[in-house]
Amino acid sequence: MRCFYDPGQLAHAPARELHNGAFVPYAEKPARAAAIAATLGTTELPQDRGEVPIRAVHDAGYIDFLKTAPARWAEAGRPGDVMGYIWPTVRKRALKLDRIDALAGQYSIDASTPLTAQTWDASYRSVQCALAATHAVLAGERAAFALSRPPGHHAGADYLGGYCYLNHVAVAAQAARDAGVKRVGILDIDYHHGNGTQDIFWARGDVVFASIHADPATDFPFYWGHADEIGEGDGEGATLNLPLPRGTAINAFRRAQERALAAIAASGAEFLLVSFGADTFVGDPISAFALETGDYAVLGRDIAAAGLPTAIVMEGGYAIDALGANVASFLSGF
Ligand code: OKP
Ligand code: ZN
Repeated sequence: MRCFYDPGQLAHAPARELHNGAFVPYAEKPARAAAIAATLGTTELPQDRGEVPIRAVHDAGYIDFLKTAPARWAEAGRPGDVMGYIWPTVRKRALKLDRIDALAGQYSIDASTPLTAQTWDASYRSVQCALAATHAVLAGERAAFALSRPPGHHAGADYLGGYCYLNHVAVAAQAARDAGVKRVGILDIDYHHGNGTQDIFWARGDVVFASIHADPATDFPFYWGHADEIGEGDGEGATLNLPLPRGTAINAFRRAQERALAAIAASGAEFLLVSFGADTFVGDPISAFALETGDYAVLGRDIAAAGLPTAIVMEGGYAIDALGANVASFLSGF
């Protein structure tokens, strides 16, 4: 399988995150990508398709914020990485504020996703990997893999969060639509709900989003991913959320994935994007499902059996010692 990876992504390396009341070493480490790349062996650099496909999904003001915030943060005398600490959420007018501290809140959903001087570039390269895998499949490959890192599925059109800045899978889905695919299915099997992807396609019927994840009653991102969220307007019925309890192992996960794949097939999708997270692994340090390395091959086989041209985009997975093996197992299913 063709695998796309750009080592330039490694330069994004926030120092710490706010975790349950304390600052701790950042879980979303560059070593994640290095471990996957080492296991894959051969990877290809993606072609550079520029910013146009990114701008088809993300807000211009937000893109400008991602590029300029680190320098403005430093100019304001702030030490360390950019992190929001006040949010315009409570009965506030849409104020057009210019202060970097205000923008950091406006353009984020959490305080655990620091923005560094290298973040835009790493995220841009991650998008190019997702686009390269998508275009490889559009050109006839059965399946392709994008080793994108940082992850992307928590990022909305105009917000960062959950270690994500640009929504790689959403940019890829839009690119497939723009290349003539009539309906695109996105299957999100990361441990966490893909709130950004859901928000971006919430009111659209041409991109169908199905997600299996830890119940947001107990897990991040809490405010999205509940079973009664089904989309709106043209998108009503084009969002499917299948939350599962902590402790879920392969059998229940596999049944949920069959439901998600059936919904995507019934929608008439002609192209499949998979947001793949290996944080469903039993040994994951920040998650609580119980999948084993060999289980990922079963999931990969079930997805392949759906028969759609498939581009796989990497999301989470924090058990670095097992990460390469888990990804390789999943890809072996194809
Ligand atoms: C990203 B992906 C506060 C930290 C919140 C955010 C998890 C983001 C996961 N305790 N952690 O979906 O793997
Ligand atoms: Zn995750």
